[in-house]
Amino acid sequence: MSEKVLHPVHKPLQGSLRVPGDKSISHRAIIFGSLAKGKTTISHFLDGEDCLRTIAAFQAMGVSIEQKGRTVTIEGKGIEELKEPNQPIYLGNSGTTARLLLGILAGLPYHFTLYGDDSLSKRPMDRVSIPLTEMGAKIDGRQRGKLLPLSVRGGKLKSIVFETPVKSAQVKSGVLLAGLLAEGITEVTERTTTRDHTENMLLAFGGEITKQQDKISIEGGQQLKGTSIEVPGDISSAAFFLVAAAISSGSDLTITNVGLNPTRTGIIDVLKKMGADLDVVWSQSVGGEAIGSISIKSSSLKATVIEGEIIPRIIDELPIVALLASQAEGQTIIRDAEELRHKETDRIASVVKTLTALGVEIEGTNDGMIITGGATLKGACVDSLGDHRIGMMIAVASLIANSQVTLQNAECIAVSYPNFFSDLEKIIKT
Ligand code: SPQ
Repeated sequence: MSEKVLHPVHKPLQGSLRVPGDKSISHRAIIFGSLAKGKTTISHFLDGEDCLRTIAAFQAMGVSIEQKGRTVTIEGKGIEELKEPNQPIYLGNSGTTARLLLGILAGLPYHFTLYGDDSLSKRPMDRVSIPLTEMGAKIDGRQRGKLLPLSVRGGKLKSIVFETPVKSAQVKSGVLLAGLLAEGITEVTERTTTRDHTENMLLAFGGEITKQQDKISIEGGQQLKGTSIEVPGDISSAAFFLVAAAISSGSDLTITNVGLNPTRTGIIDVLKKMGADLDVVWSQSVGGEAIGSISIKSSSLKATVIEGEIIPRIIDELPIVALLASQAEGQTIIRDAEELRHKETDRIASVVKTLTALGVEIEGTNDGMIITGGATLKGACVDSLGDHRIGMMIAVASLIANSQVTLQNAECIAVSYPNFFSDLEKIIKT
C-alpha cells in the first residue's frame, strides 16, 4: 500500500496538457484488433493497468500483441484462430474487461475461468451472464453465477432480442459482442443512451451495425479487418484537471486532443451549468469519435441538479463533480445515479466518506448525493479505498485544502492514469 503526502498548492493551473488515451476506447481497440484479420496499430493507447489486463487476456488466447508504451501492434488472425487458454484469466480491477470479454468467450467452443481482484469480485456479472446464458453459453460462479470467479463453457450461440435492464454500456457491449459471434441478428434496446464506442469501433473495423431509435442490431458471422486506431484523450481523466482548474483561482488551462463523443460529455454540460468559464473547440472526428480541446478558467460556481438522461454521460465523473459542488454556492443534488453503487467501490458511500473527512457537508441518498457548497477543505488522512477515481478526487481536493492531505492506497490511480501526479505537476504554475 503506497501512501502519498499531498501538500496544499493554492496556485493556479496553467498551460496545456494532453491526457492519456481513453480507457473505454483502448479496451475496445484491443478487443476488435484481436477479433479482426490483419494488422491493427493503436496509437495513444492507455497503458493503464485495466487495459493491460485486456491485452493479457487476448495474449492468453494466442493473439500476437506487442505493446510498447502507448503504441500497440496486433497481428490479428480472426475469431476462428482464438485458442483455449491453459490458465485462468486474471482481470485485475477491470469491469470493462470482465463484461466485454464474457460476450466473446460465450461464443467460443472452449472452457474459461475468469477471476479478478477483491473489488471486481464484488461487482455483479449476472447483468451480462443472464443474457449470454439465454444465447446458449454455460456460465457459473459464486452466488449462482453472479460473482467472479466465473467458469464459462462457450459454444454455438443463438441471437436474442434484449432490453438492457440497467443503464450500462458494458452490458450492451457484452451482448453485442456475443451477437457478433451468434447465428442471426441480435437486437439490443437501451432506454437511456450509454457510451457508444463499441458501435463506433465495429464500424471502424469494417463491420456493420445499425441503430434505429433506441434499438441496436448486429448480424452474427461478420469478418472484421485490421485497421489503425488513434485513441483520443480520455475525457474522464481530463475531468480531474478541468475541475482542479475551475476551483483553483487564477487558472487558465487547455486540454488538447480529448475525446468529445456526445455520450461522454456530461461533464462539459455540468461545468457550464454551474457557471464555469469554459470553451470547447471541436477539431475532427477519427474512427467515429469526435475530438477537440477544452479550455477552462477559474470562476465562481453555482449549485445545480444532475439527474435523468445525463447520468450515463457523466457517471465516472460524479466523484469529482461532488468535489466541484463543494466549492459552488448552494446545494447540489445528484439523482438517478444508483449505478454508482456498482463501480470499483460503492461510489456514493466512498465519496461521502472521503469528502466528509475533508470537511465537506455531504449526504448520500439511495441514488445519489446532496452536497452543500462553500466548504473550506481541511487536511486529513484519507484512503482511496482502492478506487482510482476516488484517489484522483482526493488529490485534486488537496490542492485547495488548508493543510496537508495524506492519501492512502495511492497506487490504484495507475488503473486509469499511471502518470497522473507528473501531469498534475506540469500544469501547476511555478
Ligand atoms: O472498467 P470499469 O472498472 O467498470 O471502469 C469504470 C471507471 O470508472 O473507469 C467504472 F467503474 O468505467 C466504466 C463505466 O462506468 C467503463 C465503461 C465502458 O468502457 O464500457 C462503461 C461504464 O460502466 P457501465 O457499467 O455503466 O457500463
